[in-house]
Amino acid sequence: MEMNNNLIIIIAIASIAILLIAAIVILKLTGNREKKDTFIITGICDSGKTSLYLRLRNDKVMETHTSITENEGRFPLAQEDEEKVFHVIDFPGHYKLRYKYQDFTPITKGVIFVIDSATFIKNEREVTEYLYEILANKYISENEVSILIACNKQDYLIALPKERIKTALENEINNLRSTRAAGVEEQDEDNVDDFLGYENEAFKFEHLPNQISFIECELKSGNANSGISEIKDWMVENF
Ligand SMILES: Nc1nc2c(ncn2[C@@H]2O[C@H](COP(=O)(O)OP(=O)(O)OP(=O)(O)O)[C@@H](O)[C@H]2O)c(=O)[nH]1
Ligand SMILES: [Mg+2]
Repeated sequence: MEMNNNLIIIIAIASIAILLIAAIVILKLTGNREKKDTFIITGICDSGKTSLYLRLRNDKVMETHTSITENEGRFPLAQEDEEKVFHVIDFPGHYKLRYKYQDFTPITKGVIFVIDSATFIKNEREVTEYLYEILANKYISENEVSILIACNKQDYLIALPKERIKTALENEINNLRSTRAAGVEEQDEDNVDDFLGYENEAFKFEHLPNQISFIECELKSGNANSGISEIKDWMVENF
């Protein structure tokens, strides 16, 4: 009789354990299957993010003001396939407001990082620190999210070409990662800033698992080669 009771208890415990494991596996699987369909527009203040959002949404060249909250919408890209509805979010660039993008990285499909090419030299450090933070984000790196670096304001004579911006960013990331690597242990597990690229090798964007593209644009100009169509093509490719 006692034997039987023991057996029943063992079977009950085993069943509960199996159910628990099954529940965890199902939760994990459905969590990973969360639909990733969001395109986020990031970059420091005044780079042209809201201008880009408005161009994507209705192809309008409008005067914009410093954003204090995000612009978010689901829409087909202006003058593109109506069937393809994009979820796009433009975040404020102010350093105290920009952190909100982190809530969306688990469902991010693509990142458009906008740079003011005319003031890049002056803002190089801030731009690189923000880009570094995005590249090192757990979800952006694990999901190998594609990144488009839009070198905006090319209408200014002093605007740097995309090749120069790319090289400058690589050099600055190289400097930053050595200082960051030293402080990694202090950070909380979920937000660990991974070392970017290969150790013992100068940083190159090609060393990352993400596909990283650079384009030049002038989002305030309505002319045909403003770069907006390349940005839309990239979004459609990554849809
Ligand atoms: N000359 C020139 N001006 C531009 C271009 N793109 C945007 N601007 C202007 O730059 C300013 C900032 O543009 P926004 O789109 O508001 O910049 P933002 O990145 O959204 O800025 P925050 O919301 O403050 O982070 C505005 O006055 C735009 O009209 C461009 O390609 N050329
Ligand atoms: Mg804005």
